[in-house]
Amino acid sequence: MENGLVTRTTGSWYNVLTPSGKAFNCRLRGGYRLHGNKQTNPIAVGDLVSFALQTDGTGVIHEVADRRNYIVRRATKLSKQTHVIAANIDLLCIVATLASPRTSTGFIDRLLATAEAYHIPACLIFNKSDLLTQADLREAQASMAAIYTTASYPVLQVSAQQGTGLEQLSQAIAGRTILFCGHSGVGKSALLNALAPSLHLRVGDISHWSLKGTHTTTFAEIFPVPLRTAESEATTYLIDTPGIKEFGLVDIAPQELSHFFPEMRPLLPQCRFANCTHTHEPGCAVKEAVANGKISSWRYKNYLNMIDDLTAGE
Ligand SMILES: Nc1nc2c(ncn2[C@@H]2O[C@H](COP(=O)(O)OP(=O)(O)OP(=O)(O)O)[C@@H](O)[C@H]2O)c(=O)[nH]1
Ligand SMILES: [Mg+2]
Ligand SMILES: [Zn+2]
Repeated sequence: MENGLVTRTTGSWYNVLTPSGKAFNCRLRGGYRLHGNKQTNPIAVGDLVSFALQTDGTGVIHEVADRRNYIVRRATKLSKQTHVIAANIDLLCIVATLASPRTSTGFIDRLLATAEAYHIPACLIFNKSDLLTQADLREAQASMAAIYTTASYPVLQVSAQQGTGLEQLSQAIAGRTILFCGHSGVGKSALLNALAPSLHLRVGDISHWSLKGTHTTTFAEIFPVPLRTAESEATTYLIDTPGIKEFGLVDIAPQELSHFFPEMRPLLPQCRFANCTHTHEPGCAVKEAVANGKISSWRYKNYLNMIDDLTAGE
């Protein structure tokens, strides 16, 4: 048996990279079932697998190791099928844009809550800073960025095109496994190219991403890159993913959602009711914090929308 890292999945074929650096095309052993299985994909990029090498040079996967963590979503808020985007990651980088296209905070907050649920550190990268005026940038910094920083998330303004803000990002990701997620056209692939120019990933042309529903990147893939900084010489694993339009929450109970908002967490013991959902209950410390401006009103609004999604199926 050989062991390896799943670097790409396309239909029923999996690319697997062994520790010695050899790549194999593998299939999953017939009859293999994973976790009962409402997941559309039994194996995701980042999974560690063991496989038997066949005489034709391909492999048959016999075992998928338990996942340390993963990011899972529903394609739409109410769909039953769930999809694991990637497994065993050290950091989630949400790539967003303030312009062309604009990313909604509802989308960002769903991804952040999911990362919290699996204890995955997350950071926010606003790309295409070159499209903003200095005044726009200052305004974004004062509103959006400040609120996420207060909520404990690192926020970076970068331009993949001009290479600005990338040094700080390189420092934060060196030697780790990083998942890049965001809408189509925000520049995920462009950002990976800027971090590791040898990648030559396909980037959409200007008109491409404005045509709804078209993606430039079509499969998630892990790229081991020799990103070296003063602190780290270890290989860095960058995961590029296809753009996603919506991010539906999976397996989060309405009562626990506030635990996945870091700025709400310290207030929770102060709510009058232990099972407070911070929606209608009297004596709610979260609502009080929103009222006096200590918690952002739009983070709270997104929280309420998520509660609606989570209770819609009940
Ligand atoms: N002005 C500007 N344009 C950028 C920047 N980064 C990327 N773009 C452009 O944005 C478009 C989309 O870039 P991609 O890297 O293909 O976007 P993506 O997020 O990988 O998109 P999908 O693969 O469809 O999910 C391309 O036309 C890029 O040239 C940037 O920093 N500034
Ligand atoms: Mg792409
Ligand atoms: Zn409350």
